[in-house]
Amino acid sequence: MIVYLSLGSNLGERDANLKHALRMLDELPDTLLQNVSSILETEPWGYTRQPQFLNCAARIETTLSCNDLLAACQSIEKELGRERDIHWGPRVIDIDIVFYGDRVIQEEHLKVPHIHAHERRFVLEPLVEIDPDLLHPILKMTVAELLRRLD
Ligand code: PH2
Ligand code: MG
Ligand code: MG
Repeated sequence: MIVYLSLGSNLGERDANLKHALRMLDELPDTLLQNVSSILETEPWGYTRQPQFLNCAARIETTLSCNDLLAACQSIEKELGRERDIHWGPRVIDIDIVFYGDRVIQEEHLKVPHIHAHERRFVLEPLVEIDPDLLHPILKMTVAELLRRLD
């Protein structure tokens, strides 16, 4: 499956945290890191009284199920020192599944596409850099169109 991830960090060595997480993703079983966007510095979204983030996006190919991938992302987050945190608050590393192929998943703990992807510039901009024609399977718009709509 082709999967798009959004990564963010606004605590500690932000750049090193992102790169470490990317390396660990590449080392997951039956998972290949195919492409990574530039790393952008972004204003905090949602809860604004926190440090600026570094964000990037990645395209991976994996045979892991979406649930197994979520568990793997969470264990990487834990390994890199992420603690239980406040909603939308500062974090050492955050790895979110944005798209899992064109699957639509609506489980209690796992919603794919990511429910805020289409309203977040820090998610869309790096995705557009990798794959501008990538289609949002619910909104039926490309990430480039969704980004333009935010302007
Ligand atoms: N992540 C959040 C909340 N706000 N803002 C930016 N700029 N980047 C993020 O990665 C981010 C955020 C919750 O996951
Ligand atoms: Mg997040
Ligand atoms: Mg997250």
